[in-house]
Amino acid sequence: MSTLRRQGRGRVEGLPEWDRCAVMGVVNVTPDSFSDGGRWFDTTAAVKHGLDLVAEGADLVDVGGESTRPGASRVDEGEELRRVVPVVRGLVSEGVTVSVDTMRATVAEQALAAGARLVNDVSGGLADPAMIPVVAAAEAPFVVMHWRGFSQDMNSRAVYADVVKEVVDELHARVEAVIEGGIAPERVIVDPGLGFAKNAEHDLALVAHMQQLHTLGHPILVAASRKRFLGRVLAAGPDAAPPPARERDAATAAVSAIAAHEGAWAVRVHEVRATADAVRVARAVEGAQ
Ligand code: PMM
Repeated sequence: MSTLRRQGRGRVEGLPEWDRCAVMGVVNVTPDSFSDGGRWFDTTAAVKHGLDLVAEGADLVDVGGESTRPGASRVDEGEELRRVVPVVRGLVSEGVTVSVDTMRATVAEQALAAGARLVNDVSGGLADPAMIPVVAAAEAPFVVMHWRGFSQDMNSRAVYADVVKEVVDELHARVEAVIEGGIAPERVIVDPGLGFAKNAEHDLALVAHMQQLHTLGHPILVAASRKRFLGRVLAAGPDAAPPPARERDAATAAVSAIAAHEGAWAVRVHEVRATADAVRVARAVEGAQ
């Protein structure tokens, strides 16, 4: 494995260390997420689903209460707290390593108080100015995702001359800002933000050039699960309808194998079983080299 790839795998201060790419299972406690909206919109069902994901091989579980699908409008803070915090508490009480997927500092703060170990902010700290101080004070690890604006109009921001260079440069600026804001460098994880202000070609280019993300020097999280670019890849032709989100899990596992082989620290997926196999295959191949 190249030095750059190994750096990307890296250890994240404050989280367990895995000897392979970690699998982050997704629990969306929302009525409207694009691939699983409404299915776990109840605390008991959501906790059970998280436990099922762990039984299937998830190393950690990402709990979110706000849909970020393109065009989605924002949920209010009280509602997001009601959705997320009890699920975090329930999973933590069962010994699960939990990450909270939120753009709000209050939600991050309460989720951390309930035992969450990692804050996954798709805005990389841009949506809420209180986020970075909260995460810094809690000494929690933080995911900095590449983001250009809220979901309502993000598709209009999918304009790049060189997507890989611009994503790396913009992520670099965000990483500097969060470190400047007090989050320790060894707690920062980067994520290219597949599907966020990006079209299918952009997403594929970012997967193809993951080595460039390693130049940032931080562990990399890749979240391709069921996304639109996979729908485009799987559609029978350029004008054919893509298969529905839940029929994109084999394609997701294929990206998981590629990401793991390229040295990603973790992959974030809805369907864990196939990806758990994919990362183990990647690990075995690595060990055979
Ligand atoms: N994508 C979604 C939600 N959270 N978090 C990170 N770090 N990276 C992502 O690409 C990401 C995310 C949207 O997917 P979902 O609504 O299907 O969970």
